[in-house]
Amino acid sequence: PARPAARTAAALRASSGNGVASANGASANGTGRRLVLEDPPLVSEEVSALMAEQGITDLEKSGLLYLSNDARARALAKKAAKPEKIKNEKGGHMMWSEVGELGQMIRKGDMSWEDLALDDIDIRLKWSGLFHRRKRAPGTFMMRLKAPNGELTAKQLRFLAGCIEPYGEKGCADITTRANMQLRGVTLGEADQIMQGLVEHGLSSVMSGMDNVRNMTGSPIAGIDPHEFLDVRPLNYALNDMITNFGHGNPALTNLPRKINIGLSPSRDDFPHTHINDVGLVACKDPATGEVGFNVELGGYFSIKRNATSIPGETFLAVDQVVPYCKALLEVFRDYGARIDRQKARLMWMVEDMGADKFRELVGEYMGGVTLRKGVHLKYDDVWARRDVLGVHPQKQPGFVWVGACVPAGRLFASDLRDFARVCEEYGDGTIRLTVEQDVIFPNVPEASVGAMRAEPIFQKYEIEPGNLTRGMVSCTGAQFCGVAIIETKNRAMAIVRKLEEQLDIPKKVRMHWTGCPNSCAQAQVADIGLMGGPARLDGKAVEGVRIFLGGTIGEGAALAAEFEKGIPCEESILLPMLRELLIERYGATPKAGVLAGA
Ligand code: SRM
Ligand code: SF4
Repeated sequence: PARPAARTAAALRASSGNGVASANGASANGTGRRLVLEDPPLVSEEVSALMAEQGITDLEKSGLLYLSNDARARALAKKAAKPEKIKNEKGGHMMWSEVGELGQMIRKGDMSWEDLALDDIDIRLKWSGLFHRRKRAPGTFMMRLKAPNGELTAKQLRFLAGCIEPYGEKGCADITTRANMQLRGVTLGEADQIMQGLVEHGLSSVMSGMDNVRNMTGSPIAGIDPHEFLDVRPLNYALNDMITNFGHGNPALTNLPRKINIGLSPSRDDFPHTHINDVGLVACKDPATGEVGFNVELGGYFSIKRNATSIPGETFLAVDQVVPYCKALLEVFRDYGARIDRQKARLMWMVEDMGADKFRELVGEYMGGVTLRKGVHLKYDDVWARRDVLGVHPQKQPGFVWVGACVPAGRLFASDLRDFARVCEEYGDGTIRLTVEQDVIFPNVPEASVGAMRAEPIFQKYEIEPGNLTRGMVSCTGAQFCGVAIIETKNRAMAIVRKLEEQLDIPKKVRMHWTGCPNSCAQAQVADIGLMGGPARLDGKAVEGVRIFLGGTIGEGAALAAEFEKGIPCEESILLPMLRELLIERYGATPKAGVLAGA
C-alpha cells in the first residue's frame, strides 16, 4: 500500500538538498555497507504519484532530484567510476525533457548536434534510448526501443517503418538479441517527435541504455505454446510499466550501478537464456504443492572481464510476487550495488558478496517485510531439448499455428516492416513476436491459411524453412555502426554463411553467433560455434580477427562454450575453410556434390 502523501513529501524533501546521507552510523543487515536513512528509500510509484499531485514534470528543476541517499552518498565518493561522476553532475533522466527542446531548436536552425556538450550527446542521451554513432555515422543515432516480450503490432510496425523511411539507405531497423528493435539513422531534429510517437503507439525508448534495465524477455510463443507453464506476457508488460513508468521514464529506477537484464522463462526451453541474465525467473511447478511459480536465478552476465552463468537465487516466487520482487530487487541493487569499480558493478558481484540467502532476505525487507520462500528443487525425469520456433507449428489453440521466419542477422528495412505488418494482419492476429535469435514469429495463423501465407514474396527473403546454418545465425551490430567493434559482423556473417551453405550439406541446425568484440552482445559463448572479434596478424600486419568458441549449449542445463582458437584472421581464404572443417568434423556436414573437398 502507498504511504500517505504527507509522509512521502517529507521523505522526498529529505532526499533533496546536498544529497549526503543522514546516516546514523549503524549498519543494517550485517553487510556492514549500508548507511541507514532516516526515511527509507522512496519507491517509484510514490515518486510518480507525488510528482503528479504537485504538478512536477521535471524533478531536477523542481529541486527534488530523487536518488536514494545511500546510492548518492557512495556515488559522490571521489573514487566513483567516471559514469557515476557524469550522472552526479547531471542525471541522464534530465535529457527526457531536453530532447524536446533540442528538437525544436534544431528544427528552427538555432543549433546543431555539434553544439551539445560531449557527455550529453554521447552518454546522457542513452537514457532516452539515443546512442550517438560518433565513430561510424556522426550526427546520427541508433534508437533502442523497449518491446516487452518482443511483441509488436501491425500499427507499431508501420509507425517504425515511417520513422526510418526518411533516412533512406541510412535508415534501417535491427532485431536485437534481447528480442527488441533498434532504429538507425535517427537525427536529433526528429528524435523528440519519434519518441512522442512511440509513446502514442504503446512503445518507448527511454531507459533502454546505460545504467537501466534492458528489454524484458520471455517467450516468442507465449500464450500459444502447448508446453508453457503460463503466459508471461502480462508479467513482462507489468514489469516494463513498473520499470519505465509506462514509458514516460522513472527517475527512481534510472540510476542503477550498471545495466541489468531480466528474463522470464515460461517453459523448459529457456527461450530467454535465463542463465546469462542478471535476473532469470524460471517457471516451474512446486513439486510439493503443484503451484506454478518461478525459481530465481541470479547474476548471469557477459563482459570484457568476466563471463558468468547465473547462480541459484534460492528463492521461489508466486506469480503475483514477480513484479514487487523485481521492483524491490532493483531498489536493493540501486542502493547497494558497487559504484566505484564498474567492472564489479553487475548484480553477480553483489549477490556473491552478500550470499543468496541474505540477498533474498533483503529483497523481502524492501518488499515491506515479506518472507520469501526458498527455491524449489526440480528434478525432471526426461530430457527436454530446446525447440526451434522457426517453421510452422501447431498452437495450443486447435486449428491455429505459428509461423516462424528467419531474418538473417536481424537486419530489416522500412519495406520489410510494412510487409510484416500486412502479412500478420492478413493471415494472423495483427501481431508479430521477435526472438532473441533475431527472427520473427507470426502467431495465430489458421491452419487453412498457411499455404497462401507461404506463397507471400517476403518469405523468399525471410525464409520459413531456411538452411541449417542460416537458421542458427545470430550477429551483433559490428563495425558498420558500433564504435567499439573490432570487426564487421552482420554483412560478413551473412556472406560466409551463404558460402558455407552453398558448399556443404549440413544435416542439422548449427547455431553460429558472430559478435564484434568481447562485450559479446551476440552471446558467442552460448553458440555451437561462436566467433568473437579480436586481434589477429596476417603477414606481420594487424588485421581483423576472431576468437572461436565451441560447444555452448542452451535450454535446460545450459553450459557456456569454451575457447577453441584465437587470433584467426577474418580474411575469407583463412576463416571460411576453417569453419568448413569444423562443420564437417563436428557437425556431420558433407561437401555438396560437385564441390571439391577443401574448395
Ligand atoms: Fe550490448 C554495449 C549492442 C545485447 C553486453 N551493446 C553495447 C553498445 C551499446 C556499445 C555502443 O555504445 O555502441 C552496442 C550498440 C551497437 C549498436 O549500434 O547497435 C550494443 N547489445 C547490443 C545489441 C543491439 C546487439 C545486437 O545486435 O542485437 C543488443 C541490444 C539488446 C537490447 O535490445 O537491449 C545487445 N549486450 C547485449 C547482450 C546480450 C543479452 O542481453 O543477452 C550482452 C551480453 C549480456 C550481458 O549484458 O550480460 C551485451 N553490450 C554489452 C556490454 C558488456 C556489459 C558489461 O557488463 O561489461 C556492453 C558494454 C557496456 O555496457 O559498457 C554493451
Ligand atoms: Fe558492438 Fe561489441 Fe556489442 Fe558487437 S559485441 S554490438 S561490436 S559492443
